Amino acid sequence: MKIKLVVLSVFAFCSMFNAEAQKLKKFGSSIEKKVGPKTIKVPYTDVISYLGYAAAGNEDEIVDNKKFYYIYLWVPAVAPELGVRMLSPVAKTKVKDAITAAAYTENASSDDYFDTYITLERSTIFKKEDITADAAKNATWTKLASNDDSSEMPKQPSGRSYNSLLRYKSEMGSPTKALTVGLYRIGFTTYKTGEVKGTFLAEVAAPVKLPGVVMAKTIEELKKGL
Ligand SMILES: [Ca+2]
Repeated sequence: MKIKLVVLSVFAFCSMFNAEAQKLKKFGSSIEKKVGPKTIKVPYTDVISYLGYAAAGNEDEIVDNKKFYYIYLWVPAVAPELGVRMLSPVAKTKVKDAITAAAYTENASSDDYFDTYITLERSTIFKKEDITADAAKNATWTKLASNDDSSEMPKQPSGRSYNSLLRYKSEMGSPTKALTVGLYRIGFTTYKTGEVKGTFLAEVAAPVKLPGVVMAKTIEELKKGL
């Protein structure tokens, strides 16, 4: 009887964990609101999702011995705040209307995942006519924010909270720290140096509708969406 109870509670715990692992909450902004006794983070109104697959040898750059992958983002209007979050693996996480990379579709059933680490960087390119692969390569990129692990994100299959989430508030009037119109990129890698491999979901969000936001893995793809 005792054993049965233990088995049952372990089963109940695992089911709970599985349900939690696959459920991604709405992306809450830094704006908080009281709802009865609780304080909630008001969800961002505009969320763009990207499903990708990172694999050995297709990194964009090596920075401090870490293989960095980038996703480019064109922001066509001044934003008060941007949120970025990343989850690996995608597994059974439900995602609506995501931009889906071919590499993701080919590897959607992969069990591989990695300890995500994200950065939000702003370039010195402020006009969409100026966006070219060379210009992006030669631009000065300023890191606005970064995050390694967030307890707000679902746990990874290891049971660890190694997924990432950041919110960045514009420093209005600052020439380098304001969220102006321009070309941004999200950098992602693992906390550890070495291989990055697995499916991932990256989301960029704003508290206001930003019509014309384009997110793509490469500058060539981004230009097609402009
Ligand atoms: Ca992490």
